[in-house]
Formats: sequence, C-alpha cells, structure tokens
Amino acid sequence: MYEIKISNIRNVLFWGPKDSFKAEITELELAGNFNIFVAETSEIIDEIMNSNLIHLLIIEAEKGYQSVEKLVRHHQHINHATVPMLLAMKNEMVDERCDFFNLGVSYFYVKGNTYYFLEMINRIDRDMTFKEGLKNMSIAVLDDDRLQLAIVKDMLHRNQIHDVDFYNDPKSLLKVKRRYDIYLIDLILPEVDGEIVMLEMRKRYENAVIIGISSIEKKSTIARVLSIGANDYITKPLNEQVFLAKMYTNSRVLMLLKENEIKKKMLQELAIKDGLTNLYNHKHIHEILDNNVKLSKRYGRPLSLIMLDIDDFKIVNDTYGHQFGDLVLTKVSSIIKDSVRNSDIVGRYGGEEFIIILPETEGFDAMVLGNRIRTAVMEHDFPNQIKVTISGGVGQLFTSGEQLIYDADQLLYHAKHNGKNKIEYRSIKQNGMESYLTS
Ligand code: GH3
Ligand code: MG
Ligand code: MG
Repeated sequence: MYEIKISNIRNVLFWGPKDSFKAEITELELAGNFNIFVAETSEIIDEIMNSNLIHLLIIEAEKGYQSVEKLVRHHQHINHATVPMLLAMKNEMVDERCDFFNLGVSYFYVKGNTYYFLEMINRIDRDMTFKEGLKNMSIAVLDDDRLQLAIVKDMLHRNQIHDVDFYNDPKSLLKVKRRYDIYLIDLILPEVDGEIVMLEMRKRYENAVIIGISSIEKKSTIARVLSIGANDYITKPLNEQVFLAKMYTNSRVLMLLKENEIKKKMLQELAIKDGLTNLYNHKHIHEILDNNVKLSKRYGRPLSLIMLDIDDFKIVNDTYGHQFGDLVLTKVSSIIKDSVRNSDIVGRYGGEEFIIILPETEGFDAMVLGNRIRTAVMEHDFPNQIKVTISGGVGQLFTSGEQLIYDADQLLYHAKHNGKNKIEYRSIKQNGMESYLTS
C-alpha cells in the first residue's frame, strides 16, 4: 500500500459528482486524518470554502474548461487563489493541460490509478511545506523598471511573501549590508551591469539563491548568466505560474541547505558537549584550555582554572539512586553556569568533576568565585531537603596548561583530605614563600 505522509493537507474539497470520486474518497478515508467535503454544484463551493479552511481543491475535468475557468477566476477574486488545485482527468489531455495550468491549476492526475493519486497528494503536501518556507524567506528584487518592480511586488504579495525589499538601482543593493535568501536581479541596468551584481552577490553569499530576470531569450545569455553563478533564469514578461514555480524549486534547495547546516551544527555540538549536563566535554575543555594558555601568554594576561568535585557522590548515588545522582549533576552544572561570566568556560571533566577556565582572572579572584559556587551548592535544597557539597582546587597559570590542571588537581586532593566542602588555593608570596589559603 502507498504510504501517505501529510503535514499540511487536512480539509479536502472535491468539486464534481460524488460518484465520480468514489475511489479517491475511499483512499483518503483509508489513509485517515482527512476531512472530506464534496460540492456537487459550484454554488455550494463558496458556502463550504467560507465556513471551512480548505487546503486542497480537487476538480473534475469533465466540468469543462469554461466552468473551471469561471470557478478559478471567482476564487481568485475572493482570495482563495492560494488553495492548490488538482485536476482529475479521464486521459492525459495534453493539449488542454497548458490552458488549465495558465489558469492556475498546477496539479493533474489521470483517474483510475489510486497510487498516482496518492503520490500526487504527497507531492502537493510537500510543495506546501516549501511554499510555507518561502513565506519566511527574505528577498531582494533589483530592477530599474518601476513597472516591473510593481508587477513582482504584486505577485509576491498575492502569494503571502512579504519580506521583500525593492531596489531600482544596482548601487543601492551593492551598498546594503543585509544578507537576503533570494536575489532577483534584472540583467539590463543602468551604470552597473546585472551580471556584475550577480557575480558580486555570489562572491559574498555562497548559498544565496540568485535568479536572473530579463527579456533576453538568447540561449548564450542564459548560459552565461547560469555560468557566473545564478541558480536560475526567468524571462520577461513574467508568467506568475512559471515565476512562482521557479521560486519554489530554488528556495527548496536553499531550505535543504539550511536544514543541513542545522544538522551539521547539531553534530558539531554533540561532538564537544556532554549529553547529561550540556557542558563542554573533557576533550573539548583541553582544546579550549590550550587556546587560552596561548592567548594568556601572548598578551601577558592572567589565567586561572578551578577544578570542582562533588563530595561523597558515591554515597549520594548509593543512598538515593543513580537517577537522583544525575539530577544532582545537572543542578550543580547549572549552579556553576549561573555563577560565572559569559567569557568563562565550564566543562564536565569527568564523572562528577567540573572544570572552569577563567581568562583574565587572578588566582585569588578565582578562589573567591569557587567559594561562591561552593556556598551556593551547599545552600541548595535538593528534593526531600537532601544536601550536597563540593570541593575544589584553584590553579593559576605560570608555565603551561598541564601545570594549571596539575596544581588545581593537587589542591582539590588537599581539600578532600582537609575535610571536604572546601576550596583550596596556593598563593605565592612576594618573598617566594608559599602558603595555602583554605576556605
Ligand atoms: P569524594 O568525596 O572523595 O569525591 O568521593 P566520591 O564518592 O564523590 O568519589 P568517587 O570517585 O569514589 O565516586 C564518584 C562516583 O560518581 C562514582 C560514580 O558512579 C559516580 N558517577 C560518575 N558519573 C556519574 C553519572 O553520570 N551519573 C551518576 N549518577 N553518577 C555518576
Ligand atoms: Mg567526588
Ligand atoms: Mg571524583
């Protein structure tokens, strides 16, 4: 059975005798999730469309071109023009298709094969997703002919595409800082050639959709425009159907690219972050530390590091369960995150061990911050008033990242041996004597 995956189409209106759509109605009922309406005469179409938000209109071609035209014009007039229309034909009707298409009927199927019918429904639904996506895209239109700009403006607005800026000279578009998703660029312009503008936009924005518009139909011109990096070419005078079809196809590529970008970012995040706490993982913390050590040495700026470890966490787990332990880990993470500045970097170094990298921070100030975090954890009431404490060691950069981690780790070890719930820091006095500051 054909699997139907729908996210936009719910309310379907058939226009024609109910009997002639028997097979289609049965298929949609079987697929579930559709509300089906049938208008046997054109008079009740208005009534149904006014009281229900119709997502798809299926038309019986037997009604004939003239009555379909009458209906479409009427609906364009009362603003239902954006509802996609699917024409049910007895045979391929190759000659008539073009006329219907120009009228605004974009989809066709030959009756008798329910597989193709359902495939068509899926395709229309997918197109609707792209059309929705297009509504959120930003578009720049460049044309020196104001009448042409008005025509494009009309077409876009009629199709609910509103984030559009119009430019009538190339220099103003070249000057603008805003990055658009789609550029519609006329070829023949005063002063700067449209092709130069396209080249420049392609250079600036690798993934933008660039469409050349011109009355020139010469194949060599079209080939050149495409070869300099335009995604497509549309000839004037613009035909709304063709224009929109090209906008949809090209924006679809952009949407897929954007989707891929998001997926790539998610994968990159996954590689550097810890799944439970969303803090940076061990490996990434080392990378960040290396960079910060380099920067700190180059500019002679201080760099400190705090290593924190939850006290008796094994007992917490053993007494209240692993799930509760996880909750403690996430809460302690957020307490740490909330206590530091944006420029500080927090990572989960191991099981219940955290590292905070503090650029531009002296050891003493790091110790003060460590203590603030220690107090916040100590004072926090976990569920059932359970209390948890942490210990920590503070290191300041003298020689290398390894030294910084080693010192912080040693001092953490001290803090544990000195009774836990402590932050330790070793200050080096001016006379070279070392002393421990414990809190
Ligand atoms: P100390 O005060 O000396 O630090 O003692 P401790 O019990 O905190 O330290 P120990 O290293 O003996 O035990 C750490 C425990 O942390 C053991 C381990 O099962 C637990 N742990 C590590 N990762 C996780 C985790 O992701 N979730 C939970 N719930 N527990 C974890
Ligand atoms: Mg511990
Ligand atoms: Mg530990």
